[in-house]
Amino acid sequence: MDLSDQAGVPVGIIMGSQSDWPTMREAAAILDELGVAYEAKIVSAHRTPDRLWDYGKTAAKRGLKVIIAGAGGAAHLPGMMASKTRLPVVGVPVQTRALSGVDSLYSIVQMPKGFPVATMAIGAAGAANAGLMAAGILALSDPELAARLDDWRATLSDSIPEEPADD
Ligand code: RP5
Repeated sequence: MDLSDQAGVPVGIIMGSQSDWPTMREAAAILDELGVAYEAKIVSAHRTPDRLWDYGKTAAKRGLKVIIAGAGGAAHLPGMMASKTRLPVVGVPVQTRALSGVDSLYSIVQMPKGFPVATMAIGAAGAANAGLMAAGILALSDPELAARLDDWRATLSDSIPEEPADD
């Protein structure tokens, strides 16, 4: 993966496999809604370790501000990425068939002191929340994005009915 000419976007969405994309595109969809630019890459801790190394080594220099990393099973990608860059890493445990994503969650959440990963819920909700978490971090220094995020949250609140309806 030649990253040398790829500069400028604030969010990197990385995932261990093509099979993670249906989950991880929930993060991308939120960032699209909020007008936040991102790149999406397949970077596997196990299958493409050199790619992981290059991505982590160049991430801050390329201007990335937050990395969203999703993986399933023996999900080492978010933790390994956190070991390679000081950028905040938001981890998404992808739901697996064998163990329903509890394996992914445990692989991501239990980091040793010194190398944090902000771990989201398992699956699509976690991926969407990762997009919101990344936007919240960027909004700290971007008032226009902060306003868009406030609007997004208000719209969600307004969509919740006060009383339940029969089907
Ligand atoms: C992990 O292994 C990936 O993050 C994915 O969730 C899981 C299975 O990958 P595939 O066998 O579907 O490529 O590395």
